[in-house]
Amino acid sequence: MSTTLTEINSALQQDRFRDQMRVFADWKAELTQTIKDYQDWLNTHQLGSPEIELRIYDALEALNSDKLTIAFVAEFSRGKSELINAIFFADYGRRLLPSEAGRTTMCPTELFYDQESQESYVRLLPIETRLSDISLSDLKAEPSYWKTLPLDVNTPDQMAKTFEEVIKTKRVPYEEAERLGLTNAEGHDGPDSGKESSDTSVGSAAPKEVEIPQWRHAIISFPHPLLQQGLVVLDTPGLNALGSEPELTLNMLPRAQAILFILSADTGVTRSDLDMWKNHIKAFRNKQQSGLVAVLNKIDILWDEMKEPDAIEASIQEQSKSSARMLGIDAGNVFPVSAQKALLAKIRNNKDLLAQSKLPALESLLAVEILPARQRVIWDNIVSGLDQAIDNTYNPIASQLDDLVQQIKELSSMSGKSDNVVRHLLEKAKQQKAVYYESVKNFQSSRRKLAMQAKIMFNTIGMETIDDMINKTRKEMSGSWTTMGLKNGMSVFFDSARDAMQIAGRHSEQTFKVVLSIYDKFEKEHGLHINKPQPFPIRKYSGELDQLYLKAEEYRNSTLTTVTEQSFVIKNFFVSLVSHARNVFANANAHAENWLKELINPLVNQIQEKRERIDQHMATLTKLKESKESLKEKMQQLESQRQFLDEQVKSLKKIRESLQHCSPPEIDESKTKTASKEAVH
Ligand SMILES: Nc1nc2c(ncn2[C@@H]2O[C@H](COP(=O)(O)OP(=O)(O)O)[C@@H](O)[C@H]2O)c(=O)[nH]1
Ligand SMILES: [Mg+2]
Repeated sequence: MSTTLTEINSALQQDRFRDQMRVFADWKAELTQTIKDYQDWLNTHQLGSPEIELRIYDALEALNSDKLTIAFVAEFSRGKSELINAIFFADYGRRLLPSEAGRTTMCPTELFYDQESQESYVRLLPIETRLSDISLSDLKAEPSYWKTLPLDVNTPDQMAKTFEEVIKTKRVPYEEAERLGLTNAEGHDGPDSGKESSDTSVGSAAPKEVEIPQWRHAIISFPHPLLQQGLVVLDTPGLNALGSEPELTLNMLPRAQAILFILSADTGVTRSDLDMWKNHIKAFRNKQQSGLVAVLNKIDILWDEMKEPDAIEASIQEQSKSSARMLGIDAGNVFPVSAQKALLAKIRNNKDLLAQSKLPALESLLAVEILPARQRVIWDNIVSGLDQAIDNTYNPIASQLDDLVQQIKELSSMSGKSDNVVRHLLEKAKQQKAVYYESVKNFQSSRRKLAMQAKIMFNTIGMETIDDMINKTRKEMSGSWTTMGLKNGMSVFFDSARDAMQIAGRHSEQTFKVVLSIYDKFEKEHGLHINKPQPFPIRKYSGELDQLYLKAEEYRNSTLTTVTEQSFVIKNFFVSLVSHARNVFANANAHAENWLKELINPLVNQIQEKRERIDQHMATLTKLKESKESLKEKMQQLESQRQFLDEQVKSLKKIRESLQHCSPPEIDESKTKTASKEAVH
């Protein structure tokens, strides 16, 4: 092999992901600091408002709890766990996650760092919780459902041993497995039986006992630097586990920033690989989401001492190409690797072997595509809102400053002039005041109308409304767990949910129009600086409902294979689906309430402040009409106020600049390599 160039490349790329992850964490820290500076500034100047404080709190919270999830999905024994070990945890100098022939991950496992907990732990959710109506995300919030084992991070051996708990299975009577909806479990005839998992149990007589996973889900927390920086690794078991745990396909996988789909050179693309790819991955990854990577593992089995390196390379490329063809993606999107050799190479610090394992190319992809994409998302979600918050602080100051400059000008025109000038100015001010008060009166009456409209909007997407829908659907569907009954129930549920969202959308538009005209009036006629208001993004929420509905349809079509499991799958599915729809409503609701406040409150405050300024100015002029003695003093007072406001404007501009300084580079979509784009044939 032409080693030198490869060697240099691999040395360059070796720690790419790790380095980028650190850069990413530093970036988040810098952004956090800037936001905190703004928070301090607001406190010092006592210029905060509940809305701005909430925004800041949300932004800081989002940055602090930000996670980058990379999911590993494949049939069993493709080498998921080994690949995770090789990419992230080789620094432990040993194999951390259990990866052995015939003993495979039995339950979905999440590795992350729990900031709240002092101790490292493995938390295991008993498989029996499948019988409950509580969704997985709700179960996650409640530690008492879980068995917690301590992890000793100083002894990798103890850690690896504790991790073995995750792969435990148990034998239960067939009826029990049936009740749990696990008669199709991989364990049924063993993952190493060489049989594809999707065709177990059907057709053959039901056995007396079935081997099922002991745990439904595992959560592992320990202070590895990558995990501390926010990485979450999701290791999933094979096809059947995906089929029987809708929460994974509906929720966890779509939310991951990257999905690595792993194939193995020793099996090629099998029927269940394809099934998984089509029904659980492609179907749930919408077009906007990038970050789907296909990996062809175990290429070391193609290494052959007797073959020329070029011939080996050719056969690796050949197999990558044919895999890509079967998945319907570009050949360049399949990454051939040897997880096992890569892990060994990293532990032994063998650069040649690492290059040969081809893992650096995959790591580099994660570093240069997945991380920047995440950065962009954080930026778009968090910073656009903060920009607006800063505007909300800035604008009243700018309005005040404008008035001040105007007043200073007026007063300076008075010095040395006759009383006539003062009288004239006072007359002018009186007129302005009358006009302004009239506008305020109109505003007060529109405000009452707005409040009524908002109330209707909140009601249509209120929790009571959605809970009524849920209860009604439950009632209609219970007892009719047929495919038809399910289909109808689901359609009715989603139709009414989407209707409600649309009605709320229309109300928000009307509200927005009214507010817009008020803004316009106060800006043009009374010179207020006000943020351009934003319409309520109802599409975000109706879009989420649409997505849920599509997923529901896909899921229903893809998994209802055997009659025995049907009611079970449906129930679990419905629990998770409905709880997500309910969440969409809860979020829309909270958002709408906040939106309305941000729309109205800055305006109310500014209108009030302006009124006070007008009154004050009148008072000053009235006093000056009596005697012009205090004119100089008054001018000085206003001048020092102007300087004070000027300072504020400058420091706010600085905060905005440092926020902009954190802005990440734009992403060139056309250059991304991940497999979200279909191959062009
Ligand atoms: N030859 C070879 N075997 C591998 C490689 N990666 C994993 N394996 C083996 O494949 C089996 C399954 O690996 P594991 O990581 O447990 O797969 P998982 O079920 O997908 O998590 C184990 O015996 C591993 O040693 C590889 O790159 N090359
Ligand atoms: Mg595994």
